[in-house]
Amino acid sequence: MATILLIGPGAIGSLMAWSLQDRATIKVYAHRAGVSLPGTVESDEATHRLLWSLTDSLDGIDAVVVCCKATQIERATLPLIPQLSNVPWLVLCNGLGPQAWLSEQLPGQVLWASTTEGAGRFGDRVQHTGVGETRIGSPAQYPVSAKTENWGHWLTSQTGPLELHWEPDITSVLWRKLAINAVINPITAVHKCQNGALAEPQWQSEISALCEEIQSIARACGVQLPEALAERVIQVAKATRRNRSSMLTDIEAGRETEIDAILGPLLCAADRHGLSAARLQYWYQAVIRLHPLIR
Ligand code: KPL
Repeated sequence: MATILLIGPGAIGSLMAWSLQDRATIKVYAHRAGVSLPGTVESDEATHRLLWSLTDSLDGIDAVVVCCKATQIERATLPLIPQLSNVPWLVLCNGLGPQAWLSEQLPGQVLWASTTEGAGRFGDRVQHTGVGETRIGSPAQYPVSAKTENWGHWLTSQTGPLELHWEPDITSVLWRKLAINAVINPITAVHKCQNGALAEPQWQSEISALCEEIQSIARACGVQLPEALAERVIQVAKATRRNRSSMLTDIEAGRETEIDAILGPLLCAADRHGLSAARLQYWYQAVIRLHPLIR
């Protein structure tokens, strides 16, 4: 059986381990002090035991799955890269910046993924709160080797508790998620509200203004986003109405937010293409101001 090194045993990392543990040995790299492993995933009213262990050895690793927060990717992976530069990697996180960074460190080795699964970690257990799907693919701007692509097909070709699909255009999938996170996350974090609050009419014009900026940045980058992006954002806000967004949760827990991974690539692209991004800039600054000390 192959041995997969997993980095980031949080809620989504636990779902990935659960999905892969019947066909691979899962070892978890302790990328920071105090990493602990949940023992179970609760899903469909059943409790599933997680079969994984912590390791500090990189011997015998066949592939790496990175599920930590976008803010931790560089710190968590940099020390491992020299020893694991010949095996396939998969990165599953919010934003766009950390994926591009990892692909640059490991040319031809890194697949990207995006998930709509919902999960929360409560101490020793993980609750699977929403069934979604996980899409995995080779990013067009950082093509992967045949070995890495074959591993991606292997991951997506077998049945397990999660739906894992091969995605021919993973960059567009990540852009669509980025666009939604770029609107919902900063507003909910700054206004300390649940996602559903964004469906109120008072947010309509701000959401439209942000979506227009994001649309023109995406177009300049050659990416096609859904025409009715603002409607899509409101649909997601309604569908996840009782959620506190990941950015709000980070702020409330005193953690660093993923603002740089989410708004950073949009602001850099706007700058590169000479586009106005006044509303994105406003929300970027507003989130930064919530955490002046940890930056
Ligand atoms: O992905 C999310 C997040 O909180 O990061 C959304 C879609 C906004 C759901 O909460």
